[in-house]
Amino acid sequence: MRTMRFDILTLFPEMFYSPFEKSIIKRAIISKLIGIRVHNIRDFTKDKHRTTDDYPFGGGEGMVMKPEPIIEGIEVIKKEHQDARVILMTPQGVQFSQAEAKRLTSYKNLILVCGRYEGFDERIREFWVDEEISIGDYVLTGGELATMVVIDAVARLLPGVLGNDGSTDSFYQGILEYPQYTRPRFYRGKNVPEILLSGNHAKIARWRRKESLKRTSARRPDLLKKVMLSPEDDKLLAEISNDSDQELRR
Ligand code: 6GU
Repeated sequence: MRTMRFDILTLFPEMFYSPFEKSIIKRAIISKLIGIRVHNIRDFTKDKHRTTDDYPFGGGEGMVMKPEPIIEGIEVIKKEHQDARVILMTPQGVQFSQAEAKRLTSYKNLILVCGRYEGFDERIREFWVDEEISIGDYVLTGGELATMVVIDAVARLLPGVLGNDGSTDSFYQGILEYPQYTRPRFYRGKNVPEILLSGNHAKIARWRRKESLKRTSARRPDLLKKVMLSPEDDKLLAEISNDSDQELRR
C-alpha cells in the first residue's frame, strides 16, 4: 500500500476543513491511503503586510496574484516531494473528467494551487506548473471548490478508499447507471419493477444493461458514440428504439 499525497496552496485553508473531515475522505486519511496538507499562501510572504495580490501592470479591473509567495510555497513543498506534480487550478485549464481523474491516480504527490482574484501573474505558469485544470465552463470565485472536486474524484479511485472497487460507477463503463430500487417495494402507487424481485440474475443483468443504454441514449447520446458496444448491446438498442416506436404508435 502507498499513500497518495495532496498538498494544497490556498489563501483560505479553513474552506478545506469540513469536506475532508467527513465520511469517506476522512476514513481514507485515517487509514493512510491518502494524505492531505493545506498550506496558506500568506505564510510564504515576506513583507510586513503579507501581501498576496497586487494591481495589474498596464491597468485594468481587479487584482492579480503575486508570483513570489506561490513560487516559494511550491519550492518548499517540493523539497519534501521532488517529483510532485504541480497543478494550477484555473478556468483556463484542461477540462476535468473521469478519464483525467484516473490519469492523476498515477502520481504519488500532487500540489494543487488555488487562485483568487482576477488571475495569476503569468510567470507562475513558467516556473513550476506542470499542468492546468478547470472543472467546467463556468467561473468560480476561487480554485478551492475545484480542488476539492479533483481530490474527491481522484481519492475514491484509489484501491481501498471505497468499500467496492468503483468498477460499476456511472462513467467507469462509459455509460450511465441503470435505475436502482430499495425497500419499500410498494410506495405511493409506484412499484419496484417485478423483474428485480424475480431472482433471475441473467434476466436482471440484461434488464439493467438495457435501462443503462436507454438512459444514456436519452440523456447523453454523446457518450454512446465513444464507448465500445457489444453485439448484445446493439440488440438492446434496437429493442429500445423499437419500444419507443411502439410507444409513439399507441
Ligand atoms: Cl479551477 N477555478 C475557478 N476560479 N473557476 C473555475 C475553475 C477553477 N474551474 C471551473 N471554473
